[in-house]
Amino acid sequence: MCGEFKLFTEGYMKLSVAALWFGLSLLLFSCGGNKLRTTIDVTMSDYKFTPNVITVPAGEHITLNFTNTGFVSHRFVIFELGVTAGTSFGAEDDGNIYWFYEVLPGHEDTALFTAPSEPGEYFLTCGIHGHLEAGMKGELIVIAENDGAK
Ligand SMILES: [Cu+2]
Repeated sequence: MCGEFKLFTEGYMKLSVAALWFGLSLLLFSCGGNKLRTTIDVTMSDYKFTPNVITVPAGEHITLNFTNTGFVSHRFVIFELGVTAGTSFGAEDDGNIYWFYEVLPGHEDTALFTAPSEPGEYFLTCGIHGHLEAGMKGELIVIAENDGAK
C-alpha cells in the first residue's frame, strides 16, 4: 500500500518535471528566435549614432536607452515615412518629424516612443545644425509584427 503510493507519487513527480521542462522550452522557444526587441541602447557621439540602423516592430512601445558620449547635444530625429532631410536639416523639416528626443552631452536618458504602425524604412538623423552634414544619420526599420513572430 505504502510502496504503491510511493511509486505513484514518484511517477507523478517525474511527469510534472517533464511537463515543467516542456512548458519551459515552449516558453523559451516562443520568446526567443525572431521576436524583435523593444528596448534598444543607442550611443550618440560626435557625430554618429551607434547603432545607426534600428529595427522595431510596428506599433509597439519602444524604450530607447540613450548615452551621449559627445561634447555637444544630439537630437535623435525620426522622420515621417517617405521623407528625408535631404543634405541638411533645417526649419523646413519641422513638419516632417515623427518623433525626436534631445540628449545633453555626457548624459544618459531613457525615452519612450510608439513605433509607427506603418512598416517601412524611416529616415533618422540628428536635428542639431550641421550634424547631418557631419554624417549623423541612420534608419529606423519598422516591421509588421506578424512578419517576425511565426
Ligand atoms: Cu548630433
